[in-house]
Amino acid sequence: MTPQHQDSTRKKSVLQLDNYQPQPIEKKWLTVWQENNIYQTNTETNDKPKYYALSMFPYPSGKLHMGHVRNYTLTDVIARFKRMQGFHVLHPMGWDSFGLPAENAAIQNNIQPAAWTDSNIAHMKKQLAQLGLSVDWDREVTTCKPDYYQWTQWIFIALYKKGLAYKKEAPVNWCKNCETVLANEQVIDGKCWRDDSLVVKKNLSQWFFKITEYAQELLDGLDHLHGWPDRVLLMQKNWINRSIGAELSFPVDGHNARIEVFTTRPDTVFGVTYMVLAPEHPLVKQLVPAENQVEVEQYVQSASLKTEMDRLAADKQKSGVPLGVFAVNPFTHQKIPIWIADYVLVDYGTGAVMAVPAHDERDFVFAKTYDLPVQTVIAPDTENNPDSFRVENQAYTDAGILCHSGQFTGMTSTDAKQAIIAFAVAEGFGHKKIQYRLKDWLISRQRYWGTPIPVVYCEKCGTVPVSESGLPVVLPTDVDFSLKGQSPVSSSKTFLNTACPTCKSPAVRETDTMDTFVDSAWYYLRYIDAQNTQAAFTPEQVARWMPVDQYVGGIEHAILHLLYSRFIMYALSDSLSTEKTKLPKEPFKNLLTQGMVLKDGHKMSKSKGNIVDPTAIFNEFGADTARFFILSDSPPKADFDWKESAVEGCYKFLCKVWRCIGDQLAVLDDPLQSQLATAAFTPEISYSSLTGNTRLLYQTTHQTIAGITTDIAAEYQFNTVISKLRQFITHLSKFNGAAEAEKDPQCQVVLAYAVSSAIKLIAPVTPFIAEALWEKAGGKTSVHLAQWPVADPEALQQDTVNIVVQINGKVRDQFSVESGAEKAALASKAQSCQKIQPYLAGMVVVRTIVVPEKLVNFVVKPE
Ligand code: ANZ
Ligand code: ZN
Repeated sequence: MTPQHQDSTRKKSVLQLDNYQPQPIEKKWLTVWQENNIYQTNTETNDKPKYYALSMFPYPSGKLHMGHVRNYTLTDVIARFKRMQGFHVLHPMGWDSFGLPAENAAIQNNIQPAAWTDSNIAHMKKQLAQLGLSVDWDREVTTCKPDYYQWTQWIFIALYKKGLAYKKEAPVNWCKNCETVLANEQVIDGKCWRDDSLVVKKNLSQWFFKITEYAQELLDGLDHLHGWPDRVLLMQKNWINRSIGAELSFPVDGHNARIEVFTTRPDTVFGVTYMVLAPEHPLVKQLVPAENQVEVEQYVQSASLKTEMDRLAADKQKSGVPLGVFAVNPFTHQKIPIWIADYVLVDYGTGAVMAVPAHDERDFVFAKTYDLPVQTVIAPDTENNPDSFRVENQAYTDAGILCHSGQFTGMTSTDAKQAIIAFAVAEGFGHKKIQYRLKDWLISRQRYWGTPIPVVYCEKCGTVPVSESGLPVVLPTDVDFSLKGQSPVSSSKTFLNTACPTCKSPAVRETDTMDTFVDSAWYYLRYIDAQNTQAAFTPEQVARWMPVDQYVGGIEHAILHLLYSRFIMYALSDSLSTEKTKLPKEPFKNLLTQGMVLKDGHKMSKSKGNIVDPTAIFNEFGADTARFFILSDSPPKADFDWKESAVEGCYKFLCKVWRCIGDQLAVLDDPLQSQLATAAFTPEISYSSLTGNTRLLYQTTHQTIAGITTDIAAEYQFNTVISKLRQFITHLSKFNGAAEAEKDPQCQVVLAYAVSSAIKLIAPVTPFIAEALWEKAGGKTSVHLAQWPVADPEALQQDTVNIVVQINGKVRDQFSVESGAEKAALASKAQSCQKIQPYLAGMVVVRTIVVPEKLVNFVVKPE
């Protein structure tokens, strides 16, 4: 169904007089659009090519901010443009609605998180509607509703069955203030991302997703994401961080134990002068002799209070204690001391290192602190006599030539790496190893407001996933939200006890909830089939609609959200694809990360008191002005500075659009008036027969169409779209239709086409005013369902004009040049004309008069 415009009884005089009034216009069209469902997408059947436009969905904090306005306007313009271009567009919206703020509000205001969230959503939904988004609200997803999280739980179980979800005891980042576990990604510079308080380590049994199983695939996949910004690709790559090296095994002297180390520099193995175990390494307890126990335990305790950042920093003081036990270097058979030190992390590599102070900075600092030997084994390849090279004040960390390295002496680092690994393999104490910094994804949260992890613990069967018929595992409401240190869910009297899905014996439920990043790692799939009550989605529909053609959102999600979404899509694609139905692996084909919205050079924030409330702008100037402004002066990637005066400027421009289109409609004859606002109005016009200003208008119309079309399609250069719109409207408003009609009989048709195109061209950016003008122009169906205009290639060719060159007013020569050439260019071209040289000889030019498109006149006198 398309909207029926009220029968317009247009009177020319009325058109000219009535002013642009955004409020009634926007109110009216919101209702009409909604009543007629013009943005609804039927995903089942359609012959048109699909286009999936997606914005990162908001957290329902309660109020729309300018960052949202920018994000959603960008996606909306793309969606509207593609729709008019004939694509079958899917443009959904929803709510990332689990998370901590609702829980804190519950504690503070004694209100259920669900109620708090619902009222926020209701308010924000109204604000979003006001913004004029062409969203299909029938597909709205809300991650905290059982009809959504039931399927999040289903995905958990699917991963569990594939061995991709598991539980292990692990040291976790613990924020004392939030009393919650933080993912590594939520620890920024050793501090909690939420409240900046110091993060410490604590051991807890936790659920993980095995994202590391996909490390290589996720890395390789980046090579094919040509539609992603380079910096995002680089951030993903660095996060996964692949290192190639070796795992070597060092026997412990006098014990039946071996220390496994991961090293990227096997070529330095002859320079190992001590070993280091992470304080949390399991061998520590096993090896420590009684007399060292107290000191070692104290050290382990103190290390647990430090942040990872502090432990790793190269410039920080290094600390450690000797274990009192020795290892044997299998290459040199030397006995070397074993230390524990907190600059070695337990959860990277093997949690142990072979220390080479001569060639590793941290080992060097440590060796100097504790007076441990430094043995040089690599010399720069510029060194004449490698054997005499000595590391003294600083580690030499580059590759080079091996020295003091037994049979490997004289080799290059590159060759030695191979040879040393081969030797270790032959002798049975090592092998080549590829290591990723990426760690498994810790998804357990000891919080209330999240998706319950669908697992029960049975006395007989152990850990059992809830069966599909047992979903959703509904979040209880009889809980004490202020319970800290463990999940508030465990305080529920109704939730905990259940029957084992397998043997029906008494069992207890898992009380941890999932990281909200799990909810947002698959929502784009649910939109495709949002009403499905039988499954999370149908694979056929997903195969048809995925990948998302354009994803738009903040750069702050450049690592985690995107990586997690990619992992989930890879895993689902692997488990659900069949011969017939192949699901893509990459979820997002093109990615646009928009910059921030600033105010007077600062990030908008409560503490700065410089927040501009979108609703205030809607109420004062209308949503069209807000949309137009937010796209206007910087490309989407760049930060955008909000200037009050510039908002007004945009409003004035829309007033001009209103007046201009109204005036020109009044000039048009009746039959044309009633035709121009039809979906595919393209009158027969022969460009070559046009003359004068009418020709120029036709040309400008088509140049604008071509320019805006490429600006949107190729680069999302919305700021240049805006400037082209401004130029075009200015041109159109100066066009004197009545006068021109007498000169060129085709003027009326050309003008009608220009007006029709102008309305369509502004439609994606300012949908309300476009729709209102379209109705005034006689449109019977929505302009947003009309066809995007196509440029006439003939009119895009630059016209050439003939320029006459005069000396003191007398024509002496002429030349032809592209129409529109600048004055200075014309003057210099004229000056170099052959035939006028004799007239310039011995003369001085006292004045140069340039009439663009016509002539250059040099006023000269004798020297
Ligand atoms: C000996 C060596 C000699 C190393 C040398 C470096 C230079 P990337 O590249 O980031 O993967 N390492 C290994 N496990 C560690 C842990 N759990 N905590 C702290 N450091 C650890 O880093 C690999 C290098 O970091 C390894 O190579 C190891 O030191 C150290 F001239 O081994 B190397
Ligand atoms: Zn059981």
